[in-house]
Amino acid sequence: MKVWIVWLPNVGKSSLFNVLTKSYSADAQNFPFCTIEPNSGIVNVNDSRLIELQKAVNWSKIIPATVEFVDIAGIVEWASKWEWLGNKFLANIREADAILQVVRIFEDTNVHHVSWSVNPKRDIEIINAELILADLETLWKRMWDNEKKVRSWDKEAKAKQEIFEILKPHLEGGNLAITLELDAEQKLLIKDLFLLTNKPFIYACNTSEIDVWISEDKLRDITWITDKKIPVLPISVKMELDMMDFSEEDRKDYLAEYWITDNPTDKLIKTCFDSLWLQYYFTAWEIEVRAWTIKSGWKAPQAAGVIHTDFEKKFIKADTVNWKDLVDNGGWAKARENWKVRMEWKEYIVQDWDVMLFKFWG
Ligand SMILES: Nc1nc2c(ncn2[C@@H]2O[C@H](COP(=O)(O)OP(=O)(O)OP(=O)(O)O)[C@@H](O)[C@H]2O)c(=O)[nH]1
Ligand SMILES: [Mg+2]
Repeated sequence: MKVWIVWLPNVGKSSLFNVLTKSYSADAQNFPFCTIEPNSGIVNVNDSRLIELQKAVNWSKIIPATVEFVDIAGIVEWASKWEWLGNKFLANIREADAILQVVRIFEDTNVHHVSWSVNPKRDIEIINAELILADLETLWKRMWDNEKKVRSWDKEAKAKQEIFEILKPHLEGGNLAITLELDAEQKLLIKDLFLLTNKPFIYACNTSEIDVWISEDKLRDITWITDKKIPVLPISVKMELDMMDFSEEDRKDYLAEYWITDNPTDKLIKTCFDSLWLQYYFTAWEIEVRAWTIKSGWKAPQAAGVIHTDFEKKFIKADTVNWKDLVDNGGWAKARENWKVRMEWKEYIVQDWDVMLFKFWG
């Protein structure tokens, strides 16, 4: 699962990529189109619960969940009409599972803005217009092909055409496909269009250091992002860059000077992970404490299958405990004694706070 970092040139995409991957692997320089070829990197989804669990079961190894980020070239106005680079970017973005937009909010006359001024609302409209135009092109082509099938009384084609007729004015109105209210069946009918704006979106607002504590409501005011389904988070890439080589302690102290208690990078990574409809459960036993990535809504046998495919077939039951109960009881033995460990069977839907120990046949 890949999250693509998308936006205008020279806004801090590669800098953010370096912050997320804790590396200096992407070239980040003060000129537009510094990045041409994509950079990709795997990032840990840090979760303080893993550290608490590690203390409870007394083992040293922690294996967190991961998510992959891809940093690409900047998009410019008319990208959807360009034959060369522009079209290539948009074709590339089709591979993304989610789109992380790095909205420039910070003012700095030394960092050139391709539109000569900082205006988040206008810039978001430019980016989204390009993505929407590319989607409209896809939709028009598909409607044209589908029309022939409708004429030959194809039932599914007719159902699709009806949704397409709703989707078209929605996109033409400048709206993202993902914000159109559709039921599960309707969503399935537009799935194979692979629309760019039907992917999950996350907006990371690159603020100055002094604005990084800004509230979500204020950010929404500045950016005009009203749709509550789309997460909007502040981050100061510059501040994060300054802290790249800090110890955890120094980092905490530095953030505290700006009244920040949550780690903004960790929060952004977790938000991206969640937006992919992913979640994890924990295992915590003798060798390691580990987060296992699953899709939201998966049942216990499927979740066990992530560890080993055999585990899904041979699944009997799972000893399950809330992570906090395991921590409060200092490990499995005491948690069992205090009746905190439940037995869950094949139909159980795994939750984000579960620590599981599977039992199998054979
Ligand atoms: N003041 C300030 N400068 C920043 C910030 N983030 C990035 N920059 C600077 O902006 C310039 C461009 O940063 P990049 O990370 O290369 O931007 P990009 O979006 O990847 O640019 P392209 O690859 O050219 O599209 C660099 O000089 C960065 O140091 C920030 O939060 N504040
Ligand atoms: Mg770049």
